[in-house]
Amino acid sequence: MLIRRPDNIPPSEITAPELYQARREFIHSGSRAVMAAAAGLALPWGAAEAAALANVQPNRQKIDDKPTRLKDITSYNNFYEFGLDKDEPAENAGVMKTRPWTVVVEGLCNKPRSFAIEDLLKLAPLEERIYRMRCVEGWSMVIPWVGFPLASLLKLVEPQGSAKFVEFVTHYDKRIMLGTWQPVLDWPYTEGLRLDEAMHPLTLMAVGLYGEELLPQNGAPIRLVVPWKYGFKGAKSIVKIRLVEKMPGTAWNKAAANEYGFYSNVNPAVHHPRWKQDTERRIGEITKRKTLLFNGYADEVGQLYTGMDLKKNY
Ligand SMILES: Nc1nc2c(c(=O)[nH]1)N[C@H]1C(S)=C(S)[C@@H](COP(=O)(O)O)O[C@H]1N2
Ligand SMILES: [Mo]
Repeated sequence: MLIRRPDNIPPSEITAPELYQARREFIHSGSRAVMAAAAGLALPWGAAEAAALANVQPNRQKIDDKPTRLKDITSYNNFYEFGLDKDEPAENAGVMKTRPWTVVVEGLCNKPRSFAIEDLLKLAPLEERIYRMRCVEGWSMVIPWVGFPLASLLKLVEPQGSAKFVEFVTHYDKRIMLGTWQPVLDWPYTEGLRLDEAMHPLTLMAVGLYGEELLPQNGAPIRLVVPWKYGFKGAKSIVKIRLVEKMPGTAWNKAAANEYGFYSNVNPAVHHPRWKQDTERRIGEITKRKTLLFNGYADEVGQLYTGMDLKKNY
């Protein structure tokens, strides 16, 4: 796969820590335009600016890593439905209509129901969560997501004892998703988690980033974020969540089972058959850094995998 270095970045566009701090203070009051202006960034999407999210709780997860520039998070994307190149989702995903939007939660639960996106935005307090994001291709970012724990949603539908896994199904519209005209993956893009992984407090349903609603290229209006797993587990633009008994198929596992397992936990000791996984390039940095076990979240999630052979369950 292609790994692109962020070259041609004028020094004026690299966010200084104090500007980032200023920008964070705008998160609760200001718009993305104001935040971007504070950081000296040009807005790539012009007038089509996302709406600010109200009442976002400040971040409680401590992280020393500096967040990636807004411009990189919104212009260097994987969203194969809208093209295979990193710049294509930002160019092409804007045609996706994200209102009205409904997420159906069904399967092995006592209270299956469908949620309008407006209900989901009010379902639990919105929190800012600054998470590392490690793509299986060997690059990474730090993203200030806004969202709520998936557990808050699942508790509402009351999973039954027989539910062991959660399957996520994403939006699929062949007319606008030109990337799906090629048989790269089995569309729609689907993902899955074990129920205990899905209920873990770090597992987030993201509806925004940098204090504003997600842009289409990042998986608007709602996507999954599982920070200790490779980025592809974070299914974008979700329309259905299913509680199931058996381990569900997942898009990348179905495409290449020997390269992408169901668990896909970030693990520097388990290499991809075609490249190593012990280092990564943080977008915005030049030198590589070491990849951390469970992407640095081992203290929080390690106990989910006690006794499991992580080489076999990759
Ligand atoms: N529906 C859908 N979700 C997806 C993908 C995709 O192609 N389609 N790509 C995945 C991959 S490989 C990564 S690394 C992340 C990237 O998320 P970002 O572009 O918001 O950083 O989205 C994941 N979710
Ligand atoms: Mo990825």
